[in-house]
Amino acid sequence: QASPPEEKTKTLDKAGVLHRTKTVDKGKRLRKKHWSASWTVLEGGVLTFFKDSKASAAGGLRQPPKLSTPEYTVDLRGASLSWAPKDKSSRKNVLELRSRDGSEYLIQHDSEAIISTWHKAIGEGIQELSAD
Ligand code: I3S
Repeated sequence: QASPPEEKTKTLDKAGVLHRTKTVDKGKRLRKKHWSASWTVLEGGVLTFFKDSKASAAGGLRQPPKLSTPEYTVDLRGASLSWAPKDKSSRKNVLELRSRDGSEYLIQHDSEAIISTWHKAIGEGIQELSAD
């Protein structure tokens, strides 16, 4: 049973604190990685990374996301997600997200269980959009 479009786009799929860094901006490889722990929201086929803040890193699920400003917004339509190859980072549990506009992000969490739920949720978000 299909849900109405407005309902579909407003469903909060997942939220939490992740480590992330942007590595490519619209095809241009960035010279330095800047990892930050930040509030991340997956909603309506869009992944939003909020600005880094000590509060967002420490606050976990209790951090009200409206208090921080979005830093990167990634449209999952046409995006692809995979486990990052070892040469992209020495960290464990790293996902690589490539957006349709040619930007790339690394997403990481020390907990394999937590990163796996994000892998699944983002992967499903991409799948749902490709089915439209
Ligand atoms: O790909 P790189 O250059 O090894 O990435 C590391 C750097 O971004 C590093 O910053 P400094 O150059 O300021 O030290 C970060 O601290 C590291 O975390 C980066 O490597 P990992 O393997 O953690 O992604």
